[in-house]
Amino acid sequence: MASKAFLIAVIVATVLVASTLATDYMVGDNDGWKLGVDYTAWAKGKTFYVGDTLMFMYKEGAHNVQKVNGSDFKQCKSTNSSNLPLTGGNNVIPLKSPGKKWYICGIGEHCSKGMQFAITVSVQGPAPTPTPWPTAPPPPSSTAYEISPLKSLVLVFAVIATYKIMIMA
Ligand SMILES: [Cu+2]
Repeated sequence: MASKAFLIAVIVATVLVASTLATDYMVGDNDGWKLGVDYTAWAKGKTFYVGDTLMFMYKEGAHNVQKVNGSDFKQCKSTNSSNLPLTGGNNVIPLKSPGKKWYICGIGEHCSKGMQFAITVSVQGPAPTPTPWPTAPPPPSSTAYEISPLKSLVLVFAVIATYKIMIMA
């Protein structure tokens, strides 16, 4: 009885941990979102999962972020006039669904000059292993791979609650 409850608690904990270990990707890493960076190279080799986020950091007004479809991506423009670009210099995009996603900068010729990349978002994969930063040590402002204290607390309570319910059942 108790061992079964423990097993369920472990399963619940595993699922919760997996869901809280989403990765925040700083697009372009320390370079941010700007001209002169190879974003195709940045995205290459990364595995994106539903629940991860893309963070675009740039000088406000200098760039924007536009999510486009595959054919617009090839032409470096958005043909959908209701698809407004994100602006403001700090855009966080949660990856909510699996599939291929395309992002460009909609200002001037920035897209054709390299401010564009495509990613494929997968459904929950294997246990995430933090990938080391490609060059320098992590910047002090890095928030990737952290579990917030609040999430940890929620996790602990969820496990305890599950365990108690199973014992009473
Ligand atoms: Cu731009």
